[in-house]
Amino acid sequence: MTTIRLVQGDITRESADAIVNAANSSLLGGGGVDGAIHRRGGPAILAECRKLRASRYGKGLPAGQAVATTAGELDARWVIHTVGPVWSATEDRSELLASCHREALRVADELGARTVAFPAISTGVYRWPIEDAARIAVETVRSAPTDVEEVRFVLFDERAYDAFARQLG
Ligand code: AR6
Repeated sequence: MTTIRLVQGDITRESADAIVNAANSSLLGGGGVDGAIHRRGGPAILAECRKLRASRYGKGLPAGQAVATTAGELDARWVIHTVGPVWSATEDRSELLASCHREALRVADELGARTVAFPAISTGVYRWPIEDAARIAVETVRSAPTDVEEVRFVLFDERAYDAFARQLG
């Protein structure tokens, strides 16, 4: 049984076995939570991302998939990078957003991670409406077959925190 917890704050300040990054397909960094993770985690994370680009993910990490690296200087053992879908008003990409959560948990299981911190994937630069993203994130984690004991959603602002809190009921 996975316990879901909510925290408001900066995910790079969290202590967990694994911290999930809302990356882009290049895996080479960006803004938002991605930028913050690379800044605080230091160059070891980017070095491993480059190796992934030179091997398994020559064309980048597709949306909906997940891959782990070291967490560098973060208070975690791993960063699990996943690429959320960009919000579209004309195409339903919900399954990709659900897949990010499922795949991140599958990778966490492979690693033996028991506590995993997630940001609100796709809700920043990728513009996914927070209420809908919170619903998909919570429903997917609730129904995922995983040995992860604690999923902690770390929400940057009060609006995101409240949206997730409404889903938890
Ligand atoms: N801790 C927790 N949440 C954060 C933090 C933080 N330090 N910083 C931002 N957020 P975003 P996306 C929240 O844009 O929408 C990057 O450039 C933020 O308020 O980080 O999946 C990547 O390289 C929002 O609720 O990710 C990609 O190009 C949530 O994290 C692209 O952005 C996600 O916002 C991915 O876009």
